[in-house]
Order: sequence, then structure tokens, then C-alpha cells
Amino acid sequence: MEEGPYKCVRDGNGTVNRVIRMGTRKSQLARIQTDYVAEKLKTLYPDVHLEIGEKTIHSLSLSQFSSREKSLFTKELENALERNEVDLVVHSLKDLPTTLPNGFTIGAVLQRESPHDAVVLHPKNSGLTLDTLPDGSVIGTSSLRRAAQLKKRFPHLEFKDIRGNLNTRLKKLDEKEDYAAIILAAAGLKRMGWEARVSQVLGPEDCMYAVGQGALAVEVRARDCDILEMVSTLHHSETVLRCIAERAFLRRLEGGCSVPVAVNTEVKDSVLSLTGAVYSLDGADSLKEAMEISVDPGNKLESAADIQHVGVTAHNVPQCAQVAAEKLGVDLADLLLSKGAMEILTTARKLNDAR
Ligand code: DPM
Repeated sequence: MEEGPYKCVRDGNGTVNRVIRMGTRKSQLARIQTDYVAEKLKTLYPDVHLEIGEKTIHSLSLSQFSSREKSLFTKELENALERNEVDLVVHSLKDLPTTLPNGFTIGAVLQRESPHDAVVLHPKNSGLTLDTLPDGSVIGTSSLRRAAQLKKRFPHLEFKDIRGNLNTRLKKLDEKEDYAAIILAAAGLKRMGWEARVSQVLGPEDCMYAVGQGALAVEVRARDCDILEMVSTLHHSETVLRCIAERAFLRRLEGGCSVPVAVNTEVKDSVLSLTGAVYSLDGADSLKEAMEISVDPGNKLESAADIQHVGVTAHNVPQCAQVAAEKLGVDLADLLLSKGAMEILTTARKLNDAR
């Protein structure tokens, strides 16, 4: 067996192949997302041996790895990355902070699924919409962003927290009478194979989406050039640029994953447009603005090579376009800040902490 920093296996022909170990969380969605990325890598690199926790793709099995698989959360997964126990971790991009801990980077942002939110109705309400649900109907969501926008837009509805993973939430909806409907990301529902439960997809006029929603991200060690190069082929340029702009916007607003901040992005004819908004908890107060920038590779903005943009490393996406995308996010946030966004967010944060 080959010595060196990486674990390798020899195949039947005596060729030495690197083993890539993928960490995953236990939830069904996390597994599905990890498997999806594994399949892509397997197609692109048929010679690489992939391991997912205890599960093995290809021929190799490593028993000592399985015991560590238990329940790794984002932090634990990063610890496992740091300790060289795994080489890459798949996340929903929207769950990754805009500033990653030192030593980590997002090495791939895959083509985005629908970034929109969707309504899942209690079966007894089949055929209804948020508009036509009776007065006082209770909608389940723990997202401040969704609640703020929908409270304003549909004042006849009530909103209550709902917790747990997707399986738990759907069970709580169907098997009890607590909620008339719940709101979930269309992308997660699709990955779980539950598209048939989507009764309504919410467009930007009803509910703008969360930063990074619908995109998968592959987190790796920033110094691990081999793995970085390997996963970089998974990058989807347009998604990368949209998500850099969105993450730069959220970072500048000092927003975490639980602030009422929403976005909408689009790339058309090499122009990236970003709409961003902040809301008070009841949606009564809000600020919304839009800006755009050219991401044409011919549009030379000063760029430094080898730098991360809001945590993303993408050598194979034009640097100047990434610089432009980040600038767009920062500029739009600054515009909102100049109009009082920080006050709205600070109040929302305080009220939410006091809940
Ligand atoms: C974050 C939020 C939620 C998740 C907040 C938000 C939703 C929480 C809730 C940051 N992460 O969206 O405003 O509804 O109470 C999450 C989901 C997915 C990734 C599930 C969902 C799947 C979709 C994707 C939870 N994180 O939002 O329905 O990959 O974007």
C-alpha cells in the first residue's frame, strides 16, 4: 500500500487508488444529499474509491470507520474533516454560515434545485391555497423569514413553530390537527421524493427564499488541493455566482441563518441581479432593494487569484465574475443598511431571543 497523507487501495490490476471518505449526518435528507454527490463523483472519477460513513460505494469496506458515523452534526463533521477522518462533507448551502471556521472551504456548489418555498397542506385541505385557507388557519414554520413575509401577505393566517427533520414535520402535519399546512423548501421535498405533496410553490411576490436555498455545497479542508481540484468539477458557475452574491449580502448584514433576510437572484445575458430584503418579525416593517452587475468574464474587475469568496473556492469560475458577485452582495447590503436595515434586524433579533 502507498505511503503518504492519503489512504489508498490497490485494485485488481495493482493500480493504487485514493480513497475518498465522505462524512454524513444521519437524517434521511443528509443521506440522500451525500449519496447524490457520491454518484456524481463516481461518474466523474470511476477509479476513486468512495466511502460514506459505514456505507461503502465500490468494493472497499472499512470497519473502524463505521463506529464514528453515529450522529455527526455540522460541527462534528468539521472536526472529523480537521482530524483527517473524512475528506469531504455535503451540506445544504443554506445551513452553512457565511464565515466558515479557519481551514475549511466550500469546494463545490452544485447546480441549484428550485430555490423556492412550497406549501404542503394537511390532506383535509386538499385543493386550497394560502389565499383560500379559512381565517385563523395555522401554518407551521420555524423560519422567521417565511413567517415575516407570509404574515404580511396573508393576514388571515396564523403561524406556529414546527420543529424536527422533514420526516418528523410531515408526520406532525398529517397525523395531527395542529396545522392546516406547513412551509418547506421545494428542493428538500424534491430530494426526499415528496414532490407530490407540494400544493403551491411560492414565487418572490409571496415569499423570497433564503440565502443559498436549494443548492448543495461540498465542504473540504482548504489546504487539501487534491480534493479541492477533484470536487471543483462539481461547481455550477451560475449557481456559484448567485450564491456568492447572496452570501456576501447576508454576511454584510451580519445575518446568521436565523434572521428574517430573504433574497432572489437571477443571471441573464451575463447580468447577475440580486433582490434582497430584511423584515421585522411580523413583516410590518421591511426594506427591499434590487441591484445588478455584469458577470461577463470580459468585464475585468481587479481580482486576486486563489482567494475564497464568502467561503467558496472556485478556481474554475472566472475570478472577475466572482469578485463582481461578491461586490453586488456587499453593495446591496450597504444600500439597505443606509436605509435602516440594521435597526430592523436588531429589533427582530432581540424580540426573537426573548421569545
Ligand atoms: C435554515 C432555515 C431552515 C433550514 C431558515 C429559513 C428552515 C427552518 C424551518 C437556515 N435552514 O429557511 O428561513 O422551516 O423551520 C433546511 C431545509 C433544507 C436545508 C429544510 C427547509 C432543505 C432545502 C435546501 C432547514 N436546510 O427549509 O424546508 O437544501 O435548501
